[in-house]
Amino acid sequence: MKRSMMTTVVAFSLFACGGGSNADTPSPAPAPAAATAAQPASGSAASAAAVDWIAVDDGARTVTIDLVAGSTDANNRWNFNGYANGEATVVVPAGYTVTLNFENLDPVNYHSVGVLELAASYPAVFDQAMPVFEGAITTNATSMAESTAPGGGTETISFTASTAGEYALVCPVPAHAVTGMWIGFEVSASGDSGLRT
Ligand SMILES: [Cu+2]
Repeated sequence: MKRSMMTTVVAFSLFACGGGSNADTPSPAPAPAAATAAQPASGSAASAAAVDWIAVDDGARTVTIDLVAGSTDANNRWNFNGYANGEATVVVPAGYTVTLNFENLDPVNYHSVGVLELAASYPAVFDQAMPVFEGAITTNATSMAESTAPGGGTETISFTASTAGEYALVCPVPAHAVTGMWIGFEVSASGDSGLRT
């Protein structure tokens, strides 16, 4: 809701600026602001922002991600830190070692997480969930009874984000990814890090 309102405001601002360009009095200040605000809506040009659940140590070349399933009731709790349907992207620098602390606060359902290929859509049932990077998936990730337990189950995984590219953090428990339990995961060649929304 918040996001779509923002998009509407930005679209209106751009339209207003465009209309104003024919007027005698130019208004240069709003134009750059509108252009900057429009970038997150388009999804690719914006740099990532720091958030308290993604900790980057450039000296040690490590990233620690505290990823929580079901921390809010968004998407019926089938979300990662409140995000689903690819509406946010975790960004880590290429070559860094990633430690992902996963916790499942959904009171009912088992969840899991793996770094998988970014796809236009995900299957309801995964034959197997192959992580893009070795070790980048939680245990029994495709199981609705043996993955990370509801009510506070935890698992930590660690992997090297060795190859720059656009991937996804996906829950491969049956029916979860297809109903939106995935967000983006970018390994940046530029060294950018944080969360893009
Ligand atoms: Cu799930």
